[in-house]
Amino acid sequence: MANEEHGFRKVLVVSDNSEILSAFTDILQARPELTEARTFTFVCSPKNTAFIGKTFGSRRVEPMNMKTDYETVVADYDLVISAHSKQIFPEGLVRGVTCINVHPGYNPFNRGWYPQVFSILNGLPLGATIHEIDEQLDHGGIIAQEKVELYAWDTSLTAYQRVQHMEISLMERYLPEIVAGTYTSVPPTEEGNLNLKKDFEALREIDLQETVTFGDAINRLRALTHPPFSNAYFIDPATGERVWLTLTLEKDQEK
Ligand code: 0FX
Repeated sequence: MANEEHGFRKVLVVSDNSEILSAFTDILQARPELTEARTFTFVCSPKNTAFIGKTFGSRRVEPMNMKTDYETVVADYDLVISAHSKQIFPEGLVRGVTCINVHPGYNPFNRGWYPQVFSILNGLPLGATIHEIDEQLDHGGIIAQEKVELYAWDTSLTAYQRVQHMEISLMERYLPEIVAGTYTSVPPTEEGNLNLKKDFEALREIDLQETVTFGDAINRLRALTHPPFSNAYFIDPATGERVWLTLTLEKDQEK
């Protein structure tokens, strides 16, 4: 529960994303009033071996299993902020303590996995959202959100970079009222749509026999272009081996 004078006193930040985590610790560093009479603890997924014991700013990250340890979290913290945590929060956690999510998408459109990939494909709005967590993915009351543009020359990577800037900008603007417990939220206007990891996986293999328009083919390939990841491939009919594909796009520099 938020305390009237100081807001939330014990904040747990759960993250598996280094850019977002670094931005979070930078904000705390730049705004000492946020850490006055308030503790912030940083944890990551136990599977995230690259993060365990790593330091962001002066903050050390320890592993925490949100499924098995949720009762401890409910007892020890009064606010949990998921800043790209790969762990799904169990019902007991989201019901037991205020949980807020920083999400790289414009809820309720393309909720779930890699929103920019699906926005390139289906044209639904893209942006960043900070929202209350409920039992469904990227579904709770919206505290802050803003759209970002999607251009014809965007790949998943360039769109994602724009989204990430917006997430950081929203955190800078809204973290003070979130930790003070003075934020407001509005329910999403509709249920929207949800994409899971399996929906992304299903996009990766390009069927050489499939007939599509050039526009759709370009969109599919740019949606899967996100270096250094190898996402799109086709099977070489001669050898049966995978051949990896990325698309290079360049906007005309003359205008
Ligand atoms: O942390 P994050 O940016 O976000 C993902 C989900 O999209 C988000 O809805 C969820 N709340 C969060 C916990 O996890 O994901 P990431 O750092 O694993 O990947 C960043 C981008 O990199 C992703 O949007 C697309 C791209 N990517 C990533 C992987 C692992 C690929 O194109 N291929 C890949 O195999």
